[in-house]
Amino acid sequence: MSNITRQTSDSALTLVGGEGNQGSQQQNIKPIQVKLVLLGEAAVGKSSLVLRFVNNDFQENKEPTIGAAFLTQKCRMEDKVLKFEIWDTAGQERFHSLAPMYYRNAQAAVVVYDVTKAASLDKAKSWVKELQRQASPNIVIALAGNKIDLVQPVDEGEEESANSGRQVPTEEAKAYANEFGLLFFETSAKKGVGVREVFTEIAKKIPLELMMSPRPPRQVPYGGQNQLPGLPTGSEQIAGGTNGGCNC
Ligand SMILES: Nc1nc2c(ncn2[C@@H]2O[C@H](COP(=O)(O)OP(=O)(O)O)[C@@H](O)[C@H]2O)c(=O)[nH]1
Ligand SMILES: [Mg+2]
Repeated sequence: MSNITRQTSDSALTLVGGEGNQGSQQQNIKPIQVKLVLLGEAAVGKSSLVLRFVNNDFQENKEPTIGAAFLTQKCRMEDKVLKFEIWDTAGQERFHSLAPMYYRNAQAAVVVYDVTKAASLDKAKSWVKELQRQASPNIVIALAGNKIDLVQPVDEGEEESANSGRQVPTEEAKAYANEFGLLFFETSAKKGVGVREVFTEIAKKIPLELMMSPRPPRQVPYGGQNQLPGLPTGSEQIAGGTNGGCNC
């Protein structure tokens, strides 16, 4: 999977593969770097969403993220090449104070909750509040209700049954997202549902033209590349540094 260009029929976003694309036109276009941060309660599926997006993979018992993980994914959208620089944060409260370092200067954030856990939407709302107060004013925020594979589908107009497994009704989360100007998705990292759409819609909403002008070199927080607070250098939580997880 890693060497091929993947594309869905309804999506304008194409993941740029690795060796398979060597020498292609895509390799010659300077990518627009998009810093994206994932936030949300622990175990809602942040890392799984990234793994699905970057590697089209899923792990049933994924180990919790410590501190943060960094992955990149190059994508092509129309005549542009984007490079998502993805900071996948740990959801545990003890890492909360590190979060500003990851959302600072981010062009996009994906705030994740678990549709089977009502409390995780409350936590998502508090992240949205923090982002809207403290992150870049133009940050594009997407709200993603993950794990929809765990809930029984309900036909339109039908009442949600108590044993459907769902604790957050779609309409409730959608109404909240509309009110606060967020993109809204329901996803399953496990089944690969809705994941590409999250990144596609974010890419469409970001003012890419404005970002094509040269920018100063990126500052690496806390010492050298790959070194994150709370983590030993080269920890396996960091998926390959600046090229980590990227299929390019
Ligand atoms: N059924 C189901 N399980 C999921 C999904 N996404 C993640 N998980 C599981 O939920 C647990 C926590 O996932 P993880 O990605 O580590 O969550 P994080 O702490 O938010 O990064 C793991 O056991 C995953 O396998 C999903 O879409 N559906
Ligand atoms: Mg994680």
